[in-house]
Amino acid sequence: MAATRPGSGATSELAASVGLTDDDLIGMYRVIATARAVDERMWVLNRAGRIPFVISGQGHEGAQAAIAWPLERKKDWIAPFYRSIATCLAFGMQARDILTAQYAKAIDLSSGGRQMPGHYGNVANNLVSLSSPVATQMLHAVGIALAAKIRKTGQVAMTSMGEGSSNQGDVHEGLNFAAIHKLPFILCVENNGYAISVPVERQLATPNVADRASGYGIPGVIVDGADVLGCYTAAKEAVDRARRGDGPTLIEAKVIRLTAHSSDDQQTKYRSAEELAGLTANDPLPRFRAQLKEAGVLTDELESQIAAEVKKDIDEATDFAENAADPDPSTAMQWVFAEQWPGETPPAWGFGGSHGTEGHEGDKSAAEGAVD
Ligand SMILES: Cc1ncc(C[n+]2csc(CCOP(=O)(O)OP(=O)(O)O)c2C)c(N)n1
Ligand SMILES: [Mg+2]
Repeated sequence: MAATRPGSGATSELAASVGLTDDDLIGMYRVIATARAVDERMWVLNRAGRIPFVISGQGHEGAQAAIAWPLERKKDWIAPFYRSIATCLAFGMQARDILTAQYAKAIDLSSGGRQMPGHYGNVANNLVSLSSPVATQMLHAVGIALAAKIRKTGQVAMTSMGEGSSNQGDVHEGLNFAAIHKLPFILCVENNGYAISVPVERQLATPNVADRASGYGIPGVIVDGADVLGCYTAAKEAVDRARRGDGPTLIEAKVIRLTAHSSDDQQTKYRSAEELAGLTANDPLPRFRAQLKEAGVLTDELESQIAAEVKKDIDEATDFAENAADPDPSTAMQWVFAEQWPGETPPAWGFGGSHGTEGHEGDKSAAEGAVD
């Protein structure tokens, strides 16, 4: 079967079956492949002592790219979580942005090197900076959805988290509120079967997180996280429903966690060799690749071309991040507290940086006095 060329605007039967073009399918594939490659690079850099900590999205990428796809970049909002590499790439971040954050460089978009690695955020791409306490992003995203409804902007807000995090009280409060007020909101639970070492049976008394949706009077949809187009279809329906004003949807994507919880975890302590070996059958990357080849959307030649481009991108991003400047230590306290508010007294340690105490000479003695 002849493959369609990128940029041709062609629509294969497979793409048409979900209302997309071949460029969309290749675009999704590229995001998934890039997310996997940058993730694998992070582990190498961690084990080589170059970056301190990795929390991985491997196994989640298919669901993440597909579920972010129907949301509109720079219009809608996503409050991601620490495994959301593919979500963030699908929403406009680049491999370079992921790696500069891992290296905690001054240019890091997420926080200028201040947050833990994996704490994605990028205001230019409507990605909300995340907090370490799990599920706090729920209230941020519901709040954004409320603002969108009040302002009648037509925006949709989505947040994602793991199944363990979905047991936090914030999730109940957020879903209940969003359902009552029919907010344009989507909760995506990426259920990988573990909360660190705790298996799902010890986290939930029901088989599915999505079963809870009926308690809020909203749709609860379960999707196979390795079925990229199934995830896309569920997300498209949820986005359409939200934009129509019909309220929120809970999507539960059954995904796999291909790595340990983080670079500080040893998963062989609680997962058997058989379990780990069996995971590859549900790996979204080879499954989507095979599906695209079968449909004639991807040829061997195009696959090699994309692989070479992704490798070049990751190599350049690594070199860029290695060579980028560290944050100036004198700026460590910048953006922690509100700065340069008229009449504000700086904390005892100053505001930090060039636009800290210098701009507030008059306040300096007051700050010193505060130490006493
Ligand atoms: C409120 C809170 N409790 C505990 C933790 C420690 N912690 C970090 S990740 C994690 C597991 C979360 O599991 P899950 O939501 O299933 O996400 P996964 O890591 O499996 O993707 C825990 C307990 C935390 N960060 N915040
Ligand atoms: Mg989990």
